[in-house]
Amino acid sequence: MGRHYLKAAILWILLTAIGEFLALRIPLFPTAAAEEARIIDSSFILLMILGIPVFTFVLAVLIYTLSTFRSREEAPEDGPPVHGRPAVALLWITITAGLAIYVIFNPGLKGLAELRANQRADLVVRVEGSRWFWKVTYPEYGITAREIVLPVHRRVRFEVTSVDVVHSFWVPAFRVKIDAVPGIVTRVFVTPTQTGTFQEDYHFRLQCAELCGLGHSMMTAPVTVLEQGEFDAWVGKAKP
Ligand SMILES: [Cu+2]
Repeated sequence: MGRHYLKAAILWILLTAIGEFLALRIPLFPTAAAEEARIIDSSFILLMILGIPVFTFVLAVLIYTLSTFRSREEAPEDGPPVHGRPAVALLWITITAGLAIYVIFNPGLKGLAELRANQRADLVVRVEGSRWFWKVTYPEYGITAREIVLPVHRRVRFEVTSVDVVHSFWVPAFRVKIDAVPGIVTRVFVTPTQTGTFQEDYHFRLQCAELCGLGHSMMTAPVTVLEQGEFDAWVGKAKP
């Protein structure tokens, strides 16, 4: 029996090494253009690093069992009954429950605090969803637009709502997402770290991420991040 455990364990370690190597080497993420994107991407990487050994453990046991204990008889009869091992079950539950509790705190609560604890903002942008377009307003400047234009390196608070059904505010390059719910205002913070436009990179777009009807997939608005001077010039032109 010990020999089987050893072989399965070697297979597990091998699969884990391959999995971790691929996860860390393959570029998985699109353009990350905000401080929040860094926090969210690092959470994603941590969850992957922790999840891969669990996944490969199941895979290793499955592969080893299927290939080693397969019957080679023409008409196999049922094998002897298998009895559980409480110690193994307890170990499995303890380790996976421990992992689950750990990720509630890190990256869960820790990440949420990093994204939301600081309510300070340099700029407020209101975004209102309706079937099937976004209305963007800048209360400070009295600007209404069908696009989002932001200055780089400034913390922006988006105040999001909807006039009809539930939509969802999502900008892939910033990673943040928040529901747009009729009757309430939800908030999300973004600090862009690089300039960019939708024309150069389609991850710079506001995309509805909650199925809201026929026009849902087209419910987008371009996002532009400018240097402060260029942003001020845009404000000057867009002001009524
Ligand atoms: Cu939608």
